[in-house]
Amino acid sequence: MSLVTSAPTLAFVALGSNLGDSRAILLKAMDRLAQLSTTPLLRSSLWQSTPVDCPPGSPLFVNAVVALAPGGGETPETLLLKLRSVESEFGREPKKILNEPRPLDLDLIAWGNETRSSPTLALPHPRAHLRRFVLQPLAEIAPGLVLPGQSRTVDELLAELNSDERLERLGA
Ligand code: PH2
Ligand code: MG
Ligand code: MG
Repeated sequence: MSLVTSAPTLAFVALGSNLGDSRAILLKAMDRLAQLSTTPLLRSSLWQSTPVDCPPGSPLFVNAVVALAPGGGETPETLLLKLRSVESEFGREPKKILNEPRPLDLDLIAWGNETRSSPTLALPHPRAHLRRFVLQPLAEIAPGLVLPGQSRTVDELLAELNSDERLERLGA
C-alpha cells in the first residue's frame, strides 16, 4: 500500500471584464470555470482596475484570478479551447480593435510548470508578472507561487512592481 500523494497540477486563469455588469459576469464565470475543475476552485476577490494598453476612454475593469485542477484528459490546449467557448457564452465577439471593451476575457496564465510559445498559446502568460491586475488577485490565492521563468514569488513580484495601475478590492 502506498500513501504517497501529490498535489494536483493547477491551472491559473485570469478573468477580466469591462463591458456590461462586470461583477455579475465574473462571479457567474467563476461558477462556470468550477465545472472544469476536479477540486473546488480557488477564487480571488474581485478587483476594480484601471485599463492598461486599452483604447482611450475605456471603462474600468473588474479582474480576478482562479486556480482550477484540470481533469485527467485535459491539456493546456484543450483547456484554452474551453476558455474561448466560455468567453463566447458570455457574449464575447471577435475583436475589431485591440483591447476593446469586452464582457469576458479568460487568460490562461500558467499551467503547473508547463511552458508554451506557439502563436495561439504562450505559457506562462508573457505579461502576467508585469501586471498588477493579475498579480494582486493571484497573490490572494498563490502568494508563494513562482511562475516558470521567474525567480521571485508572486508576493515578491507584487512588492517590487513599478506600475501606475490602480486597483481597488471590491466587497462581496
Ligand atoms: N486586459 C487587457 C488589457 N488591459 N487592463 C486591465 N485593467 N484589466 C484587464 O483585464 C486588461 C487590461 C487585455 O486582455
Ligand atoms: Mg487579457
Ligand atoms: Mg484574452
